Amino acid sequence: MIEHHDVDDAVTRPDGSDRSRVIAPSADELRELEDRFHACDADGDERIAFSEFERLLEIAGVKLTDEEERRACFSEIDLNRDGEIDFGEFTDWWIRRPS
Ligand SMILES: [Ca+2]
Ligand SMILES: [Ca+2]
Repeated sequence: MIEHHDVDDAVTRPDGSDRSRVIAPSADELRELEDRFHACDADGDERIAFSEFERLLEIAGVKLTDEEERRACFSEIDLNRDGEIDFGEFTDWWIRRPS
């Protein structure tokens, strides 16, 4: 008996598309984040140094009065530990931070 299978055996599986939920900001959000980032980046070197970090916390509405707390928060954001916060680190933190 010959059976006709019209059903696709080869189900196309998108390659690893569903591995994890990546939180990506929308284009609008990204523009807003850019504005915020640049508002903090006083010297315009595309990085937030610790001296500029206070402004960032202000904008984020985070109140850390203690210098030690600020340093801890800063190093938490500074994922690659180069002593400055770049835009990627900033967006990553901004998205994850509790609002
Ligand atoms: Ca800077
Ligand atoms: Ca960094």
